[in-house]
Amino acid sequence: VSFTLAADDHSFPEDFQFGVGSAAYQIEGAWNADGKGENIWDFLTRKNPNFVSDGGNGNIACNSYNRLESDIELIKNTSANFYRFSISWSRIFPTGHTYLPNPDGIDYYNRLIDGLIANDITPFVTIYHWDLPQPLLEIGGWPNPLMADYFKDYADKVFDLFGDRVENWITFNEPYQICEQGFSEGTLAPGYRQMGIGGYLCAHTLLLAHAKAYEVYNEKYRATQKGRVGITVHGVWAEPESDSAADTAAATRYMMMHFGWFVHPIFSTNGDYPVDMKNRINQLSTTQQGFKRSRLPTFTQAEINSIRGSADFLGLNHYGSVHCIQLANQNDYETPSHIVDTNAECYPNEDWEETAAPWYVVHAGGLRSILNWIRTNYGNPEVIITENGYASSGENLHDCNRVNYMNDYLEQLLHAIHDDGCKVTAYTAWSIMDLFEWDYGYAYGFGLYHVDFTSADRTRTPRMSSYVYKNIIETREINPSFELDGFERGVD
Ligand code: GBH
Repeated sequence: VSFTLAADDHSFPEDFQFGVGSAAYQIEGAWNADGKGENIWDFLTRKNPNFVSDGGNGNIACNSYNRLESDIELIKNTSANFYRFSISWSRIFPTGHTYLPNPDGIDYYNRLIDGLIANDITPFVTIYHWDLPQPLLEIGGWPNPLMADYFKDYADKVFDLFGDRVENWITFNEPYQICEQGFSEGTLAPGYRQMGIGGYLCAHTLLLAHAKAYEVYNEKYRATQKGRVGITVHGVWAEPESDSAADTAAATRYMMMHFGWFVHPIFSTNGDYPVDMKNRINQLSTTQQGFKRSRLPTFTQAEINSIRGSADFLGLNHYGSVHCIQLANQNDYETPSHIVDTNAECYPNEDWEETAAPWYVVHAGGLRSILNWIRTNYGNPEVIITENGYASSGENLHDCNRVNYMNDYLEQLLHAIHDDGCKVTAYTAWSIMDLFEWDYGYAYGFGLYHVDFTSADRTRTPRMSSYVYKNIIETREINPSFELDGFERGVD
């Protein structure tokens, strides 16, 4: 990669924070240890082992539940300022309901949080990263409007239990994936497929759940705990394939229907879903498709007000970009689906470098573009990059591609901060180690550390990227020529 840094903008602002990340179901294992309840991933992978492409599951994963102390050491070795991890709802409330806590589960997170703090690592907690307690699915899961109150009760307890030491909260990781993949396409747990319907119902409840959690934090905890609460959204950057009006409109619709769906209600001036999104779904539903009402539910004005402004920062998970054209096959209006609602065909540019994950390609400039999209469309909110990383397969200890990816994306991040004025205050390298990768199982990993999933203790080995990242954190600069013994840069 050719690597040129503009003069003067190669260092990170003084108070900029660097972290590493993980999520409970992907790393903990111990799926039924010490009173933990079953969640939708436990249930689905047990009932249908083939749901995951390589037949994998998170029963043991990285076994982090049993490797707490050594994992804290390993995070410390990267010099990370913070550790982003998630709480397993069913580990602390096995039925999902908060009247029945599991003391051993609570104890695990207390030990983790205390251990991080003792090592000068700030805990950054995701309250929900995809692992809904199975009993709550059996009453409908997220499409059930009552889930907003159940989530509020859960978040309330989490603030109460851990908020004396945790100041950084993310309510949800990636609502689009939870809802569209979980309840419309069925490609993530619970694997329900109701195209063009399930996802919208799920998302509607989820946004209300988020706002209620934010409200409860404001009412009961903010004054004493002095923390901040945000939400994390997955943002693919969509570029028009050509500068034609049709392609430009297609890319804009893609951004609106994936990113705006969740960001607009919380971060826009007017709140609510984007107007074009409401109109489009309403029109297709009630005319071509013969529904009595829009498949997209409606918020009351009071609900719009409660969701609008309900975040202290926007968490951004960013991996790759796509090119968009207007959907070629426009005659399938009768079948409801999010893709028909979006009416854009988006795919990776052939020139962009592939990764081991089939769902994204490398395009560092996309990070700068999406940050500017956020800045211009949503009033330049504080943004925290809560995930960014490179997928590789195999051991790959000499992970030049991951290092190049990190350097290139961080360079674009610096341009966004210094040249464009985007308010990005933190960056999270995803992930601290290779993890269970959901529907792809163990097919690829993002780890700064390799995990040997065939060894009983899930041995961790540092990759070159862990040293490079440590150097970036310690020098607060990207150093493209950084080399270290045995790990010099070059072609693998
Ligand atoms: C992140 O999502 C997750 O938050 C994180 O837990 C995970 O470790 C990370 O990805 C890396 O995988 O091929 O159609 O099944 C990023 C967004 C969107 C990633 C959809 C995987 C699969 C799409 N994701 N996706 S598909």
